Amino acid sequence: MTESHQLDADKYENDPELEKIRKERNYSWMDIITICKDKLPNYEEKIKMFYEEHLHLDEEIRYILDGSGYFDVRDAEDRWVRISMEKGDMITLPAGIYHRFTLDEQNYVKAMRLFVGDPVWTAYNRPADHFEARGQYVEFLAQTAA
Ligand code: KMT
Ligand code: NI
Repeated sequence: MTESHQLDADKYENDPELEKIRKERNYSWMDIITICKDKLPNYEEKIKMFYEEHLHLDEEIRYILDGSGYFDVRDAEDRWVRISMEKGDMITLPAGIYHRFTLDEQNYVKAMRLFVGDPVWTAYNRPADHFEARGQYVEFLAQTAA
């Protein structure tokens, strides 16, 4: 469903393991986002958007460099599964999966965002079942359950 990796976040600027993943997965694009009240413009609004249940038409790849937070994803029975993300954790959410993100009590995360080609950040709040990416993901879930 989701895929994850453990890396050494202290050497993200020069890490052969990270480079290997990026090459294999074609994660050509990247930036670093810091989510905390003083550093992120429109913090309140963005935090709210991140925590709305949504999907994307592409993979969402995040690598936690510092701080922590939670990704909640829907399982095959449409129940929330909370994934605790800490320094060194990388996660790939497939296109079409319903999910949301929230900070924890630390109220701080620094994360690398990776993307296959030019990034598209558009989030489609639920319900967004008519997209092909959603149909493909549902199909994939059905096959893994069988
Ligand atoms: C997202 O898309 O949910 C974000 O960029 C915020 C989380 S980054 C750990
Ligand atoms: Ni998202």
